[in-house]
Amino acid sequence: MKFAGSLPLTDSEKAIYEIIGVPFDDNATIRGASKAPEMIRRASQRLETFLWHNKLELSDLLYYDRGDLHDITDPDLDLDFDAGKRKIFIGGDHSISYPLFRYYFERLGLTKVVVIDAHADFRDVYVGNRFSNACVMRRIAELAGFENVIEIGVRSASWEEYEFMKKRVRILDVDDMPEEQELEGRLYLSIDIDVLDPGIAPGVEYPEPCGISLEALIRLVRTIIKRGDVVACDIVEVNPELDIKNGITCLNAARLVFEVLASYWLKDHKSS
Ligand SMILES: [Mn+2]
Repeated sequence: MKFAGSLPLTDSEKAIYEIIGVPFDDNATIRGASKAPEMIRRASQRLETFLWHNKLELSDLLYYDRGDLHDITDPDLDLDFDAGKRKIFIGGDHSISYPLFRYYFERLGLTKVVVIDAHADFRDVYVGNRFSNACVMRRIAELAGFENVIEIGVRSASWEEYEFMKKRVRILDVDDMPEEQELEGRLYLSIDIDVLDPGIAPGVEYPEPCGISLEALIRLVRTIIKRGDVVACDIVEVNPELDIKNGITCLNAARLVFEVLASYWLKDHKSS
């Protein structure tokens, strides 16, 4: 099944944006996020592809769902894609951001990362695993340089994580929209769904109380894409096995994919 509104294979050359699933959860302590790409695609079928508030029909935006990527931990990962087409990767646990960012960093010269997450993910090692989803931003910062990381929406970290990161990386509240000069250059945007309040996104490995609304997250994502040049974005940590029966976490993630597509399109097509 393709994501709702995707071009069919026969028209895939026309796509200006691409969606890629990454069904990987080996670095999570509670498995299940590997089911997210399929379940978010299914949830997308339950939403109208007409975005009412933007008056945009998504199927007019020309995007193609390329299916799933299975060799994410391969050190010689070759994504074999047109880097000029903005991407949305659907995880997977948060650890997928590291090999994806590394690919963009090493092959395409991308240096800056913006992460929206309830957690700092700045541990050096977690349960004996340096590539755990709880260490992902630390690994990315070590690669890209700490000054190239902006963390937004964090509300949970250990004291040690906070002490380590507070003078090294830029930490913003969800209400502090990053300015254009902070977003200079091409960006990788990583969105951990657990930044949302667990009341509206219960299907996550580490739910954290006092989260934000989907509307606030959409506003933030829209602003970042408008002010910066986001060439790739991931949406991670949806765990369908921990979701409630009506699949609200998957549904909200599908809606977020719609909003990223719409934001890409408005950025590329609206005269400023
Ligand atoms: Mn998180």
